[in-house]
Amino acid sequence: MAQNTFYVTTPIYYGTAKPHLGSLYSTLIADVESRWQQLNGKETYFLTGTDEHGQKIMQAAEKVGKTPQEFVDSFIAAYQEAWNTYHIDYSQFIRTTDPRHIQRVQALISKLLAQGDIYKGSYDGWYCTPCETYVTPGGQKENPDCTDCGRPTEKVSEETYFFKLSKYQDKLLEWYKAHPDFVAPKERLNEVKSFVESGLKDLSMSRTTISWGVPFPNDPEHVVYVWVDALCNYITAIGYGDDAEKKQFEKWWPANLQVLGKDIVRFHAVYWPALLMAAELELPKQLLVHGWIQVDSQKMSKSLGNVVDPIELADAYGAEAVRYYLLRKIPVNTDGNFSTGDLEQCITSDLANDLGNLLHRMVSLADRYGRHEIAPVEVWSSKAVHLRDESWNAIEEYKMHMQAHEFHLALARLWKFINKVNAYFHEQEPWKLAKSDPHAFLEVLSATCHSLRIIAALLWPIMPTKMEELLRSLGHTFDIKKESIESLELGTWRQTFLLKKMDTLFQKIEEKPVEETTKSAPEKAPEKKEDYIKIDDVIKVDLRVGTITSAESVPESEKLIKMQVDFGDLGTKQIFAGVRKWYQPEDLLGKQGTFVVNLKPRKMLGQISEGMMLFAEDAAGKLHPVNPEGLVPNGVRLR
Ligand code: ME8
Repeated sequence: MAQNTFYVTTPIYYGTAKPHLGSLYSTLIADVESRWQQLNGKETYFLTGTDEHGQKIMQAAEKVGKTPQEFVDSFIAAYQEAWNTYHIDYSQFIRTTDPRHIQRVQALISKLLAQGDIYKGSYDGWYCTPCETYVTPGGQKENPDCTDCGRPTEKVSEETYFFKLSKYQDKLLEWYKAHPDFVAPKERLNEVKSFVESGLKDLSMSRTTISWGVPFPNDPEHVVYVWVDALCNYITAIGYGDDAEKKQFEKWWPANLQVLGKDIVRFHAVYWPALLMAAELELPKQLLVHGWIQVDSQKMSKSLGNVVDPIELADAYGAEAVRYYLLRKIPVNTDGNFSTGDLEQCITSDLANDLGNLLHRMVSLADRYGRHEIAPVEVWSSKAVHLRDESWNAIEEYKMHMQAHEFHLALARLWKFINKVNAYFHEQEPWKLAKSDPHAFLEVLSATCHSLRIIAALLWPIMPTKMEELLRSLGHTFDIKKESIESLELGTWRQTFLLKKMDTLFQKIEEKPVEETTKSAPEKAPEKKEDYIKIDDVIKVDLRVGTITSAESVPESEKLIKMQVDFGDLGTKQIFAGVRKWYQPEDLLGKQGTFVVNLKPRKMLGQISEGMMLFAEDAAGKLHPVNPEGLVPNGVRLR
């Protein structure tokens, strides 16, 4: 296989339900890996799809009075819609009910039958339908619970074909030894090794008591065990078993990376390589195993009503913000926790404040002084050279973490650089330089543009459309065929930028209308709407009258006015209000107003706001301060 290709797969999802946060997570990781490799100049093939056979699907279909085919067909659109919403750029969506897949699975089984790797016998034991797995009883219990999910199993006694898995025990152990990176993270490989060392039994690979599956070659009373059928998708999708697609198969196999959750490691790291060894095919280069996501520290489950619907989440917060959050906050190698509070905080602080605001401040400032074309600087000052060196360090370290699938560390490293760019911009005070030193002013704009260009390219695998938007705002059309990490590494900051003002890149959550944020808590069961609040709820809000003793506009923002407000005995508080559209600072100076003073202080453009001024909106949308009719002492509490 050529060095310059990269084949990545996701698990294929059971066609029994709509996609949820867990399926999104596996798919997102594969998408980011594929895009990252494209940025490294590789041609990629990205496979995802659905697992549509087996007892579980047959039973679920029966329950709702549908045929299994009708039943699985009803979910496909939901998967495809979810992946489109999240900008998942897959090359193929395979369905195991596709006749081409069925024929190719049969071709593989026929080969194994012919060479004696499969034999007929009978299976007498226990089966877990939710996991679609055979369970070996442990302990004293007559009817064992599933060793994977803990649910009850059912007795199965049937004639079956066995795959000679035991024959591959030593070969597997040798393989693990020779390829310590076969499974990432490494701890997962140790679990696999001990499982294999404890002794492998031959694998029952056909069922006669169910009919919904791939018919066994020459013995249609049997259907292929659903896990064997499903695992084969990784090779059938790219043409295994079809002479007409031999070249395509040779181009892509072996896969470079197979992404999966920790619950299905045994199938991928033991059964799958053994089947491939028997088929005389190469093994995938690496399996990337991710942890389990909980919601508000609880297992996601229908009965708890906390299953997160990816589409609702994208509607509420934006798909690319969710992509960023999942990769930034949940390390791939451990279990992680999802909470809307964390997500909101992450969007406001990382995306809106640190990144979006940097772009917005720079472009608005340039626009205010009529600067749209930003040419590179001939000789950079030492501060800009320092920032450029920092950008190169950031690229190197980001790259290292991405290659090791440490997305959370890659992003944390990049944010360190983003903060450096913010600090540089702030310290240079370009709003002053614009008048006093136009050359230095242009240097700050250019250095910031070059930094943002690097940041956007590095973040493209994580937030592709948002970063394309950011780059458009710098006058750069992103074309992955022309981009590369290499050119960023060698970049000498010689670009000209053509700035365009655009809509806010990421909206802060607190700026959203109240109904929107309430709607955007999809993991919670809808709360019953109460018409009344209690007196205690009113008392909780500390409303005070204060006089605005100082007011100034905030240069980095078009909306905000910064005020010092005198609350008498309570002292003076600094409060920001986003009302520049209607008022100049001097309009507010000396006025009294009503303020919430026990609101948690929050950072706005790096400064603390210690309260909130109340306004009422008129029919034309203008905001008016809410004032007592007569003059009252400062600090008076509203009752
Ligand atoms: O297992 N957190 O399909 P599946 C993280 N059809 N990942 C989660 C998760 C969670 N809460 N819930 C599920 C199957 N996943 C088989 C695969 S492949 C040949 C056949 C992940 O729909 C899970 O870990 O039950 C797995 O990687 C994937 O979703 C598919 O789960």
